Amino acid sequence: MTEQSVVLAETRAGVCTLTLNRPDKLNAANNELILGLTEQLRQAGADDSVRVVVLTAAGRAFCAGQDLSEVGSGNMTEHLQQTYNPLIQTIRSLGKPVITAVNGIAAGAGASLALSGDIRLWAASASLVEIFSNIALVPDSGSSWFLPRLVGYHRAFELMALAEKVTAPEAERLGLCEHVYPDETFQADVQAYAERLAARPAHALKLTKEVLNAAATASLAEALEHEAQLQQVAGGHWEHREGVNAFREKRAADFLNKPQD
Ligand code: T3D
Repeated sequence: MTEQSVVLAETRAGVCTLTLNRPDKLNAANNELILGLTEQLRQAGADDSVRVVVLTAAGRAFCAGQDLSEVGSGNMTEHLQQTYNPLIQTIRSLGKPVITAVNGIAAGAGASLALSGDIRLWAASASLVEIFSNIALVPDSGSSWFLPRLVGYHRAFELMALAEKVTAPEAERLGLCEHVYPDETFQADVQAYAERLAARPAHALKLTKEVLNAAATASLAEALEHEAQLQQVAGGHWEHREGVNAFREKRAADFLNKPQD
């Protein structure tokens, strides 16, 4: 682990945990953090020993959004195009599951980041605020895409217009997270969940992510065709043979070790 970095990286049992590390600033995202996180995600994506990526943060917050001490007279379009947009695209296109492990408040672009994971796990004390309107900005970093798809246009608009804080029980009810764990055991619960995911067939999950991402903006006809194409790819992979053999032999499938041919 690199101790001085604003993004810590540690890999254990196939799980690469990336930790935002500006706890005194509630992990507010400056350029160093956004670009560093994007680079760490790309490295994890290219590392065959990594099967699952966990994105979490140090201290009492997940991410308080854009570091407001760095907001100046610059061009916000260019800033978003060069920083947050590639970050969110990297998460969505990474060929392995990304878990956002939301340990505390997620505000502004931090809320978008929290929503961007394939799996969203929350600590009981975590919360989410679409806080942009408090400083008279519009939702960015994907919030305008993620949130209405989860809660519908009207609830999304209300949460954005009033910048209401969503607590963990409410987030679970609204479908903003898959599971809520006690604060005291959160890290261990996240690691256990991630290891369970890491034991699943990595190639099939990569294709599953691809087909789901594409289906989000596809017609039914396009989705059916894409499924048919990717099923042929999945069916030709050793993981499929292993899954079928394990079923026939009445044993658990081993997707971690490719059988010798
Ligand atoms: O150009 C572009 O790309 C624009 C992009 C914009 C994307 C966005 O994310 S816009 C939204 C930006 N974020 C915010 O507006 C949130 C600002 N923070 C807050 O409203 C509050 O801090 C929280 C509601 C998140 C938490 O409140 P609380 O009371 O628990 O903590 P606090 O006391 O306000 O904050 C603790 C420290 O963190 C404090 O520093 P200090 O005084 O102890 O030295 C505070 O200034 C710092 N901090 C919190 N958020 C930010 C921040 N510092 C810089 N930027 C922040 N976003």
